[in-house]
Amino acid sequence: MIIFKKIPDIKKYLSEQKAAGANTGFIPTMGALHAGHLSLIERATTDGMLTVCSIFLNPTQFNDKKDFEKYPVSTEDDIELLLKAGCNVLFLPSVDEIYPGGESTVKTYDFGYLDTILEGANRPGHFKGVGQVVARLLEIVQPQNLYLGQKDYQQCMVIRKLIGMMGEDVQVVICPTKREADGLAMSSRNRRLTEPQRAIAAVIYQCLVSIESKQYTSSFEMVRKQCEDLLAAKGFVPEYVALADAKDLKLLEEYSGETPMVALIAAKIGEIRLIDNILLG
Ligand code: PAJ
Repeated sequence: MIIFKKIPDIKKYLSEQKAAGANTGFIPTMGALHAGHLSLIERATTDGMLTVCSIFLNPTQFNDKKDFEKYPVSTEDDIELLLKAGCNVLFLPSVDEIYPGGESTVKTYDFGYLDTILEGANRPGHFKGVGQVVARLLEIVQPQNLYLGQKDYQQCMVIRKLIGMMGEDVQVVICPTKREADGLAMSSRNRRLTEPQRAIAAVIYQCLVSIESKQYTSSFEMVRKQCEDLLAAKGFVPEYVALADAKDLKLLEEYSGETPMVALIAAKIGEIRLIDNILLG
């Protein structure tokens, strides 16, 4: 694995590889890597890509300063994991490398409706920051394929829209959410859970499964209430328990037989905010 910290160096290397016929598969991350991240590398490898992973803890997408300050950093371990996973290239830029003129000088994009609901509504400025950094990284790496996790469903839709607005020709590959044995979606933030918090954190996934399994027998309004009560009983503060059209995230008040749906939950335990979702089959 070759590690690059400077933009001209990685650009030069990738353009040589492209000239030699390589297809680049890009996996952007913020580090504190886990098996969910590695599954994206594995998928890109299976697809025959030259795998390029980035680790960049992007300050502009954190609306909560404390969340940024406490975000786990484990770069040495991350490098070990990437080596074992057979990743070809790691891009490890500094904040100055990504935002040389300061954060406010980087172009931003307007995601319209997508930025007004769920994560957009609860984390003002978050998707603006995601758009800034992903646009910047895409310009640098210029991949054929971009690998994203379904875990961040709304982010996948935002990035798809971004690629459209940028007029880039990048194929987005969305990979399934990797879970712990009890169903908890893997997340870098899980490292911050205390033992008692970790022991009950799978309740989010249990709620999602109940939303799915009750779709033909209950009203969503009732199931949402049951989920909110269960989350609260376990010590979570639910931010949203939502049902939406899977293709455009239009929020649904009731189950719909006509359209593929996605159920999404965000909830906080202590300072830690977790999100998860499930496609209703
Ligand atoms: P990060 O949270 O590090 O996630 C990097 C990628 O890994 C994202 O595409 C995310 O959806 C995926 N991922 C996270 N947990 C996963 C899981 N349990 N199973 C499968 N995939 C998972 O998302 C970001 O970073 C940032 O917003 C980023 C896109 C890098 C921009 O800064």
